[in-house]
Amino acid sequence: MTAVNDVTDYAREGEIGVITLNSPPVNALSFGVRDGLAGAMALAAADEGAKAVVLICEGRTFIAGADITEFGGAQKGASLFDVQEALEGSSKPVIAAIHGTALGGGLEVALCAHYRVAVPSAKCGLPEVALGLLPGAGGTQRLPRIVGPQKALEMVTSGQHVPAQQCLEMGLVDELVEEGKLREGAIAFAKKVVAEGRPLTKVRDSNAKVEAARGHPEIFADFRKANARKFRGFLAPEYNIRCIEAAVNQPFEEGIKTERKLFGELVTGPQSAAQRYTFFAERQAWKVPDVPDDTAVIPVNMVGIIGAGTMGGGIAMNFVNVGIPVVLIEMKQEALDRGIKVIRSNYERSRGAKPEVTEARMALISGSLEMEALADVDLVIEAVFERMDVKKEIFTKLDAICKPGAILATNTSGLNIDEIASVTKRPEAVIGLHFFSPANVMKLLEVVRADHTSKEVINTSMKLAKKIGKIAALVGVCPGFVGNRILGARQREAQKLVFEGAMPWDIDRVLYDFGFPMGPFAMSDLAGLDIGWVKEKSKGETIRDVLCEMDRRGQKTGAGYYDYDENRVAHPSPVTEKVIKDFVAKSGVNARDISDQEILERCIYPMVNEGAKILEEGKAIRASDIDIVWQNGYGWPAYRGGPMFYGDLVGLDMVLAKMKEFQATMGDQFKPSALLEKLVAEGKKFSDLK
Ligand code: 3H9
Repeated sequence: MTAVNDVTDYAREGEIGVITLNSPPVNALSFGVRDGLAGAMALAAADEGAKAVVLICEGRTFIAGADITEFGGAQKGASLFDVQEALEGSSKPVIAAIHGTALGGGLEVALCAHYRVAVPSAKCGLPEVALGLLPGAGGTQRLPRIVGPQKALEMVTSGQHVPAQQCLEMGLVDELVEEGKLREGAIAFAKKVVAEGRPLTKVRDSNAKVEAARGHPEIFADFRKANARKFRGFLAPEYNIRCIEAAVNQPFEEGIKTERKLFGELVTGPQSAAQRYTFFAERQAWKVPDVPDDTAVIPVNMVGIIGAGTMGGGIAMNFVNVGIPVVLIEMKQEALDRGIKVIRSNYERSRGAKPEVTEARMALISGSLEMEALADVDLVIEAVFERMDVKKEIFTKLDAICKPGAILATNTSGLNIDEIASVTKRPEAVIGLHFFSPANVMKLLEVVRADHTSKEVINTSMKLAKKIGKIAALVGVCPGFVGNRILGARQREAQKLVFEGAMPWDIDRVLYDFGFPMGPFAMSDLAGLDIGWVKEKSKGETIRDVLCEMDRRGQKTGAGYYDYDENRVAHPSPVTEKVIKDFVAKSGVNARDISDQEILERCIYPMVNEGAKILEEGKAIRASDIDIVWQNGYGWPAYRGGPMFYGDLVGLDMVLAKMKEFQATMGDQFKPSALLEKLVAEGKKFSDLK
């Protein structure tokens, strides 16, 4: 065996040369890997005894893509294109042996081999779109030549990881070999190629599928139309589509040029910067500096949930989905039955629902009207309405009933968890698990650390969050925690803007165009304006009061801030406009024209400032955790990174200057955070904070 460099070996087994990459964690195509591959291919070419070459990886996976950390830096070592040419142009057949995931640049390397074999558990994909990119190493030109333009469009715009069996059926992989025996299987395949004198197949030369699509622009027009909603605001899906179009309409070499040009535009643009940042931010969020990964984990084999309403039921589904039984507690049989029925119907209505799976999941759910049924559970999540006295009563009971070591969690969206914990004799067991509605769908989980929460309880909660498929961020106790606290800053401004002359639909439009799925007023209409509104107590003191009193309580009544037609399409409402104008006139404010720019700055910069306060107070570990919360729980567009990333992008000096300007004219609710002031004074960004 010859060590080519510290991540690459070349060895020979009989007549087969074997190149092995070993660059943990995911064999990404760093300059070391590229250099190693180039060197190993040169050795293989010079090795007269080698009749074919197998490329295989050590560790958990085949090459999982380009090294994302290298983007934006200076190019070092062999270029990926040189490596690909060495593989594709080799006079000896090259066989890529795939396990784990062949993703992005990894699959693009494999597509330059003459054959590909994989174990059944392997997956292949071109997920660059999730990083705001397109496959920039020939993937958009080679993939459609194997799988056809339609399938290629789906793969590059979704980034899906396709299982090996499907890859085999699509021709992306030539043979599946026995699980756990990739090396032997790949060598045996290589020997067969040599023995049978199989050709040096180059994907770039198979033109039949792309040529068949030439003259059919409707393939692309239909695809764009069908996905317009999903792709809104994102550049990368459109750029990926253009590359597949180029594969169909241009010769290979020209197509490659188009791909490189468009890749270059994306990789240097702000959207990809935001999405690459998000990739690492999501992985960072799991790490809690003072809770090392090897901190003890409390086994959670049974969960109790108090409250079988929408929230409790949704939370329950998360656990039964991964095989953990749940006991639901309600006060009345009727409410319990209703809650369980809703869970069943959620399962039955879900896409591809199989009756046997629904039954298996429902069998894991039991219900009780007695809190005593929680005596043996490992984790309790309280999901009742937001009243401190009720929560305290529940936690007092839990303290008496639950076994020692059980985790006592509250799903409160903003109440003081220290106060809740104070009624127990085990505050170390108390934590916040703030799910977002609908809890079986929304990705985000705010894990809220109270003053006395133990490290074991935190570690268990984070691990459990991962197990149930959530993206978690650890936050501290403060009103609204991270997500709702920042939302509060935006809502305040949205409401105030209406009093100054902006209409709800102006504000919604600006935020929708920014990339949010909907603005605050459309959201209010969807949720119902009457949440927390009490008819008997309503005195027409706010615009919402007046609208509710007019029975304009949102979409469900056919009118709210907006009017709705029979298809539930929203239209600006002259009635709402009059209500607002009357209100403003009464308050003596001189309504004025407010520009879209001002709406945006008034809504977004206070969010950045609030995030800075949260960091200053230590209620979030890092700025990127705040961004993770906002992307996954509040619809912040992925291509804008998050409020903190956005603040860095527009410049903290600009945010500070605007906050000061607003403070001077509108008061201290715009007072800049001390951290913001400090960062600007030091010429730093949130991303510089360690
Ligand atoms: C590309 O290929 C462009 C090309 O077209 C070429 C253009 C010229 N680079 O996710 P995990 C790190 S773009 C650098 O927790 P898992 C990751 O940060 C790329 N680092 O593991 C983490 O580090 P840490 C296209 C990477 O088992 C550690 O590895 N490819 C890269 O849950 C473990 O990661 C992709 O987009 C990378 N490419 O999942 C694939 N990948 O331990 C991106 C991972 O310090 N990767 N790291 O936190 C993935 O989807 C998942 O990592 C994978 C493993 C499925 C492979």
